[in-house]
Amino acid sequence: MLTRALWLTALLSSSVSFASAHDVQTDQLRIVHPFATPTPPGVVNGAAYLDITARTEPVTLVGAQSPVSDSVELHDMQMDGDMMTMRHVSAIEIAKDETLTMRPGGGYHLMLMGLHQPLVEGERFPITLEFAQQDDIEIEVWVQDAQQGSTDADHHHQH
Ligand SMILES: [Cu+2]
Repeated sequence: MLTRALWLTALLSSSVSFASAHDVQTDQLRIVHPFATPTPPGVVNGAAYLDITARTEPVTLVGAQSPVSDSVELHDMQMDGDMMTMRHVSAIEIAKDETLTMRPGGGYHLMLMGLHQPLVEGERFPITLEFAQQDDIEIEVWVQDAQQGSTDADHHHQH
């Protein structure tokens, strides 16, 4: 319990400086509502989702990292026959004027490999996104259940 409380304090204080970066817009791209789904205790990997719009030129996401896990991988989840399989991809390309929409249940996502603690609903944590042509961007990820996170992300596009 003590370890967990200390970790939470560290997480909360570190997330304060990222509080304004939940939605990010630069000349080249727009990132909307990054969220991650809660993980049950003992589950080693988590998943995070975000929407990226390439505004003025193509955008290529080439990597990510976060203090909450050993590493962050770009993954693509697809049906292979009647089995869901996850594939590690080295880059995700978004064409100009296109929006990549990540949602739980399939397709691209950020895989948090080797979580240091379970992801608990209501918490927030940073992820740094690495792009081929643009500077790194730090975003604040909200831990939400799949339904709520998806609904909130969808809402951003109606503005
Ligand atoms: Cu995955």
